[in-house]
Amino acid sequence: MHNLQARSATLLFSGTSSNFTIIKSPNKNISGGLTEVETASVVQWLFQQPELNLTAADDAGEWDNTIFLVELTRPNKSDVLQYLDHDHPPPRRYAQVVLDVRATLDPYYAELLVGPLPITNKSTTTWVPLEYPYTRKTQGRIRNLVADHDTIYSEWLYKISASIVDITLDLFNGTVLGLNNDTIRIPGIDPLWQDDGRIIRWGTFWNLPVDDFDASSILPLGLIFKSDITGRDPSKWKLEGWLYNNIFYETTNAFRKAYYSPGFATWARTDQEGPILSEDQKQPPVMVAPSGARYALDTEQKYVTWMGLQEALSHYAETDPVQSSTAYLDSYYGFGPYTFELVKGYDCPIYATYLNTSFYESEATHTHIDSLCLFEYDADYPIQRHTNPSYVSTTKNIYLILRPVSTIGNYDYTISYTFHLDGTIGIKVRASGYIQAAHSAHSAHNTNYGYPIHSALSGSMHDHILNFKADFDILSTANSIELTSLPPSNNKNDAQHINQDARNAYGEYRGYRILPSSSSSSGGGGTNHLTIINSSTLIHAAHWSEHDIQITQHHDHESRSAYPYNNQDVYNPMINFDEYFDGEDLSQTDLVVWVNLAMHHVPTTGDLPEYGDDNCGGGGESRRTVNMVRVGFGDEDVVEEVETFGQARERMEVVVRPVEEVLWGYCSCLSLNEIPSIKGVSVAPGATPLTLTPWPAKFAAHAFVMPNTACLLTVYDTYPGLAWKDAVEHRFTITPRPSLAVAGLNC
Ligand SMILES: [Cu+2]
Repeated sequence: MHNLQARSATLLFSGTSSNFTIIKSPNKNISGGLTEVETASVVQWLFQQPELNLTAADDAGEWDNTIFLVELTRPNKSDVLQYLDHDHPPPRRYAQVVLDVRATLDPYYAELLVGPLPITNKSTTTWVPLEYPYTRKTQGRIRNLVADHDTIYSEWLYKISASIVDITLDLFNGTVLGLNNDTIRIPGIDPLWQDDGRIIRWGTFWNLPVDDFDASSILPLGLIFKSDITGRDPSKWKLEGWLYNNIFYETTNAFRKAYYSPGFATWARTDQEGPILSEDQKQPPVMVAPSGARYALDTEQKYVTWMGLQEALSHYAETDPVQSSTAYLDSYYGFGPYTFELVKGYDCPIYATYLNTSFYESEATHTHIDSLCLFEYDADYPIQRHTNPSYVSTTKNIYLILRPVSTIGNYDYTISYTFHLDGTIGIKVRASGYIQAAHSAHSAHNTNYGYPIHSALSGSMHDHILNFKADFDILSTANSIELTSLPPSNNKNDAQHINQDARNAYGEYRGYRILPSSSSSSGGGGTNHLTIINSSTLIHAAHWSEHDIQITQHHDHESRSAYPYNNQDVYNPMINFDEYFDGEDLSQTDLVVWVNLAMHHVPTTGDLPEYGDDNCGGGGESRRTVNMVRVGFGDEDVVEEVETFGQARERMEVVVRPVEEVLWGYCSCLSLNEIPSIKGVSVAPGATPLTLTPWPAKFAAHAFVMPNTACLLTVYDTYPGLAWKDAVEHRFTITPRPSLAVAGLNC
């Protein structure tokens, strides 16, 4: 008991857990990332290379070159296998560097390979363009379409909005001029339109939230304009027109004749709202770990940091040009910088192990404290159970979970990697946050792409697709894929990743089954079917999103399915996943499985203010619960408020008793109460045969709280404080009329 308290206290108050067993891993993690010292040495070396013409990030303007990213070049699998399986020395380490080259008329991102590391003898260190991992062969370079981000706002967007300030004041009682008292913002589409060599940006007016709730994406005002921002010279950019009330005006003057009322209020709060649900202020159940952590970690080697996520896509549909042109490829924004500290007791149990994550930005290594959690959990059902005439046996379904949460713009992705007793490895992604919705001025005449969900708001339908790489080797690198079809076919086959040279005791190939939509112990959910095929927005930038499962032969130069700046050149992206498919043989060779998790998101009123996962809205009625928390932190990142909305502040010692104390009371016997007579009793269809139950009405009434779904209810009366023997004596079986029992079979 004291141990448990001590562990919990450590977790609660220091935020760093140390209750796992500390081990030394047998091998060095050669994919574990650069150390801070290595990163610093690479940055210093880069600044000494005059041909790169670098400026420190803090001093740089739009016409300077900067270091965008420094990280470890993932070693080639071929080299890693030599190291792991054949005692070769570890592969030499190189840094992968991305430069943001803007001191030129045609700005671009440049990939460099720098090394070998460590940089001890500076004359042997070199940089070369990094091209081999990319299907695009342009010396590791891809253009940067947002090099003039600040100028686009100061010299273009704010000037355009200033030219109609009388209209924004009249329509929205607001302005967007780049000033502190702006009430509106002007986000644009992503990717930008890139057809015929022109760069087109649709800009949309969104109200800024009036409080701390980050709700811009559900506050569109229905005013949209089109700009041609090709090139770096603002004097050559062109305003191509306004879209307002579903009418396109080619000039600002033509648009001035329009009128529209926004009709928005402050309904985007995520705090507790409405009458509190009965009993809800009591603390809900919590999990405890009586023996502490049951795993061992080598935190030094960071064995858990690289888990296969390639890209996350949110592809929208709508009649308006902003929503219909929106297809976020989230690695462009980055996952690491937005993987913030987890909320203990909400994102993960209090008893979890919390680990830090790091990322590079502006000549510094930044660390998010406690941003990755690791814990065991008990599923709410056993992994095995059976009753036979002489015993019942059942096995707990305990699984290990690794979980980060990344907040990218309006979305929070909770990604759970789960490891199960039967060997299953699962990935579950949950999305929550604010949807990005459309002003119904543009969708009122066409509900094909979303339902009206608020005044003047249409919930644009969209798909979320996340791609993961699974490079398993089944007992060697020589593997195959076996398909099992289950007619009548729905054009879906079960796929097994197998080794045809390795059979089990029954002559079958050994391997893993791949279940993109699993209802196994890894949990349900997953792909229904993918709809992002032939995207006119993404062109060639995300062909990985078109099938549930895709299998390629392993090649060191095909290390990823996506590239963070693919959105900068959708016709000629750095990685075009389609080019990985060239008819190569997939039998008994080294295979890579690329799997997609996907969800169709058809927003309903329950998605406001925020949506949740599994068709279980994070908004609407769910705002009535008090089982939520809002941790307020100011500009100094110091906690100023922990708002728990009136939840009971229970403080109790948990007594964990040996399970035997309960199970000696198990009784497989049948408690029979014969029905005295059914003569003369008439029960109308759907009515409850209360008269047939000879037990006290109190229990009978309780049993029929759901009269039409009560097939055969066994009520266990559990008096608080009574031991198991009493409980058995108070066990009842309510037997409905036979005809009703049959009618209720499909309950
Ligand atoms: Cu969504």
